[in-house]
Amino acid sequence: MTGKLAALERWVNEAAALARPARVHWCDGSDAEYRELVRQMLASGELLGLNPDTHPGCYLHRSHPSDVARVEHLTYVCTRERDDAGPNNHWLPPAEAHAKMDALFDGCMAGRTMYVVPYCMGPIDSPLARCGVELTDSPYVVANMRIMTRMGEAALARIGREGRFVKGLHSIGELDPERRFIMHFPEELSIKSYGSGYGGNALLGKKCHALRIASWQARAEGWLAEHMLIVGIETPRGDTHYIAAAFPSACGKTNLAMLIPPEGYRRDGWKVWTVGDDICWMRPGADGRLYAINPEAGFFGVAPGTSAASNPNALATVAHDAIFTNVALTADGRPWWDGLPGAPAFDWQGRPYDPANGPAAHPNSRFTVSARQCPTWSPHAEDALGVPLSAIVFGGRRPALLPLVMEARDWTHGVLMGAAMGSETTAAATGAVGVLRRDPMAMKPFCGYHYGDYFAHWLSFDQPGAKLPKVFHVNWFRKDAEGKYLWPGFGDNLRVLEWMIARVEGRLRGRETPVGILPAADELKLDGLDLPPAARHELLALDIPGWRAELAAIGQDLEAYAPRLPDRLRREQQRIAAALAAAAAAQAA
Ligand code: GTP
Ligand code: SPV
Ligand code: MN
Repeated sequence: MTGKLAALERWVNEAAALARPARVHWCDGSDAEYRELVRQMLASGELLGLNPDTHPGCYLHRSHPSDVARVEHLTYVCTRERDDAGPNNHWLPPAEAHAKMDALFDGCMAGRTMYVVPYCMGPIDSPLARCGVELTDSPYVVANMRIMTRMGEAALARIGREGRFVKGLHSIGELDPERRFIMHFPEELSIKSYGSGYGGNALLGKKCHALRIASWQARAEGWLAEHMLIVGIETPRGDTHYIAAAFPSACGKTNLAMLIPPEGYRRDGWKVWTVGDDICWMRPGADGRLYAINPEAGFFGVAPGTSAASNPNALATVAHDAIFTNVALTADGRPWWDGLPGAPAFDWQGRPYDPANGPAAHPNSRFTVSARQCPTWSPHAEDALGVPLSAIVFGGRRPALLPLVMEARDWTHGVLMGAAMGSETTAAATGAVGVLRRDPMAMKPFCGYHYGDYFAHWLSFDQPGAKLPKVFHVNWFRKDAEGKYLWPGFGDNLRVLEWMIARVEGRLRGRETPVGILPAADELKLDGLDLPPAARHELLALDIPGWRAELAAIGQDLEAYAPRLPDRLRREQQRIAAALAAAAAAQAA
């Protein structure tokens, strides 16, 4: 190899000299290569064939029982200066991190094949797309990367033209949780991941490259890499508004991206177009608007809860040619999880199903499937220049206080809304579930640099001539005193998006409050919904003492990022706290 690929070949040789695989295989991304990988994995037991009549081309992978989620406590950002990684990341000096990882990689691929996986994040012809190469000893990772990215020859050709790519070295190692680390070196555009085969730890194009490394590059180059879905909402008039929404892991991105409008909306002509379900790269276009691409080519979605009632689009998408990980199995070889008809015969570990062993499907069991199989895949999803955004939405699992929807009065307020996001933890990461934590912009596990610098970067898009999207905050997860959700969610979330679009188009006035603009009485269309009046009230009520406590907590939490916390954000927090104090005084008078 010559020219710009020489550097790639040198690095592959170095990695092979370290890990000492029996073979090196350069992936071309072809159908034949995929079929051969599947054949090998069926033979080794890494994949099980599913019922070919009901699920043609579908396979089940059961991971090591200790390896079922991202490991945030073992994930590091290794910058030369500790402060550049920020208090939001675990950190090691790069030399120490390399030494630690290289000791693990030493000889770790003995007897195995090292796959060279060239991939492109984003449409292959898009100026916003970026390439990488993952070296891995896991055929499961290769098969997933082929679905999730543009993998193979076209990506290699682009790397040959550009010369620049993100280097990712991965080994499943011994799958020992004590010998498991995910290390990022943003200054070197490189990643080293050892000891896990699970999605976000092992499919290096996804969270490691497209969020942690890309967020670092984006800051230097004037764009944003975010943990957001992208969805197009076509109104009965035929206009399509694109909306990007940041919800933490397992908080509803895939579901919102594939939303099916309620019956009456469908009749009226509303349509929903899926552009992306997890990651969004966006940058200002020549007209001042923000344009977004989905860097991924597939969905790595949460299986449990995906049902004919909640997300029929996702079910249709995974009906063929999908890989399922850690789901349960019916007696006739169909994948199973809560929400599907039938009953589990085997649990996610392959044991005969016994409720005493816990849920049949692992709570973080997933499907991997090509986005092109999605019935609502947008005809503009692969536009090289992306789609223009009308709105950015933040939201999380908040059982109390946060209303169903509110709008930021301007960009600065919107950035504060994102920075103040909180959510209950989920099974997508190892650790306790259901603990409320601050998760700014849903990027706590994924921001590749100091959150203070990140907030400043967000604020910097507010330039003369910029036509920025409106910013909203939503909460689908308010609960009543019995712990039941107050809002039906799923398809009915379109009612909230309709209000947002009316606000974007200047057709509704809203109701100004100290914390943002809420829907005025009757502005949200709730007809046809079986929603008790008390719930309607509760979902849009403003608890001033509760909000004053929340603002104080937000102020305190943001100070963790001092001295890099932008003063503009601090002043915005103070402005709202003061407005709430005034509202409390007025109420008391
Ligand atoms: P990651 O892939 O981990 O980033 O998750 P995600 O944000 O794409 O979450 P997803 O859409 O897969 O939803 C996760 C869980 O939340 C599923 O069990 C859904 O059924 C549930 N969920 C999604 N939307 C709603 C909603 O509007 N209301 C309620 N109550 N639950 C929802
Ligand atoms: C998430 O955890 O946010 C996911 C799944 O989307 S993973 O690929 O593991 O990051
Ligand atoms: Mn995610």
